[in-house]
Amino acid sequence: MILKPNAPEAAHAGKTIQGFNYINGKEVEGVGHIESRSAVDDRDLVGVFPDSGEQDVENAAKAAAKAFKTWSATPSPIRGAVIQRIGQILAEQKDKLAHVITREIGKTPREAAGEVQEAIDTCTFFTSEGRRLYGQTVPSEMAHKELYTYRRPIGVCGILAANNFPMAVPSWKIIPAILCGNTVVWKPSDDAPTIAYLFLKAMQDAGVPEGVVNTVNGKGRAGCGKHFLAGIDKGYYQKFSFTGSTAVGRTIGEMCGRNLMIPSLELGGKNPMVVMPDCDMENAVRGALWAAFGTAGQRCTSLANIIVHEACASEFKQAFMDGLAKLEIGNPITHPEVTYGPMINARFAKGFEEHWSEGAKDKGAKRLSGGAQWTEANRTPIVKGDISHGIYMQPCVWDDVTPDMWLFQTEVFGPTVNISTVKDFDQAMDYANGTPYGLSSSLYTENRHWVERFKREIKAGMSSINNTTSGAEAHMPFGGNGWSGNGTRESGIWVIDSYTKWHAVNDDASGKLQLAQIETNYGGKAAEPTDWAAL
Ligand code: UN1
Repeated sequence: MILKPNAPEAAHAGKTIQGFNYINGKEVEGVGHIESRSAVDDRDLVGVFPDSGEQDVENAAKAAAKAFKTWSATPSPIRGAVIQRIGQILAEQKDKLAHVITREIGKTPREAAGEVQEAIDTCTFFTSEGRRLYGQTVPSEMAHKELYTYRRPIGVCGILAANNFPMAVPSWKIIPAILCGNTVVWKPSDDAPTIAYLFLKAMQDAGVPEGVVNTVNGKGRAGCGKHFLAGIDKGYYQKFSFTGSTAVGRTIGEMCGRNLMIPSLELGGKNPMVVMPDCDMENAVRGALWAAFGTAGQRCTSLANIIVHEACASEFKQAFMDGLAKLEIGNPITHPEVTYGPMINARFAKGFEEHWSEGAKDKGAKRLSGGAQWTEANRTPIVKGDISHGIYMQPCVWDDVTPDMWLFQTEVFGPTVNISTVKDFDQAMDYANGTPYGLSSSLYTENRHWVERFKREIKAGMSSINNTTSGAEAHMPFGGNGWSGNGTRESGIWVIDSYTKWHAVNDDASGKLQLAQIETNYGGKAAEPTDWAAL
């Protein structure tokens, strides 16, 4: 790691880190360079990293394949001990790491610290999983024969994740992957290579052996990302894990399918929240504001469709808009108390801007707020700090949205939310299940009957009762259905199924060839059976 002074105007934000790819235990350059500029302030050069080519990806894949032999043979409690040390280092450096996340992608310091904590929690969980990783003993139908199942590592895992959780989400993949004895080639997001590099530094300091985790940095689809994905057809990986858009997930799913690999795909969401009249309205409003606008709406678990019962619709909307008017937005480095900061990159900002005109085509939908970028000319007192060197968007609210509309159906990464009014709980359920996605969901009510129905009828992979759509805990199964993923889950014990394959072992001590099904002696009926008919 090379530390360089930053531009004078951004010196308060921190130094510039010059980092490298990490292949086979060595820091190496690629074929060019990419810059990681802060989403908060583009004068702040957070990091400079290699842009990698085809050869770099090949080198990383070869290093991972070589390291697999020894790492997979290392006892899993020892692998767990390495992971424990990673968690300790992340905990010791939590504030510094969180600051880099804030600089790089503009997440508020509170949320950035939460993100580092999510990675620490993941390490904590998998540390002791190294002492479990249970298989089973299974009875045999033959005498003197024993049956066992073992979880075996799969091989080299290709890992690609989005820019919005650049430490937590890669940790959900890399930590269980290596705990299970696999090795990794990771392509960090080009919006957040610096935090990825520091996470990797923690792994090196903790004693992850050379070749076990390798990185190839660089541009996305047009560059390194293309070579990285091409590795699927070249047979570089035996497992692939992706978090990102549904469109890219489909492509990866197709590539993995033809190579007979089951990828882990965590994709988009269009997450509903149902608000019933008997709920604690203040709590519901707080939850809705947080899930819609926290992280500037750039979470796959962000709230998209608020589905509110007509009996409380006007009360909810009034309180929601009052709360919205008080949300502080702005520069998270100089004003850490803001609810949200900038858009992570220009591509997200463009997609968000386009949604204003797409949404306006939905006849009947009304925009209650938003529709512009914050500028020096239009800023109001709720906007804090210098916003002239990042892209800061006004919070957007659409009312009278119905399931037939583009707004209701299309995922928009940014600070926007729809409100739909329904006449009863049945209609609320139809609306909540009315998109092709099925990631997260939420219900606010005190009625046990509705809670039970919601839990049973909702299509989503994750649900909260009297809490929001975002903020899943790090040891619960994370993932969704339909367009939100292929049914695999991350986190907790469930993710182990994605990074191990079952091995069935038959151990025959009889000293002869015993044929299952054919020579199995199930006994037989008694020679002189009881005369049941006489009873
Ligand atoms: C994501 O946006 O891809 O549940 C992950 C949450 C976070 C993770 C979000 N713990 O909102």
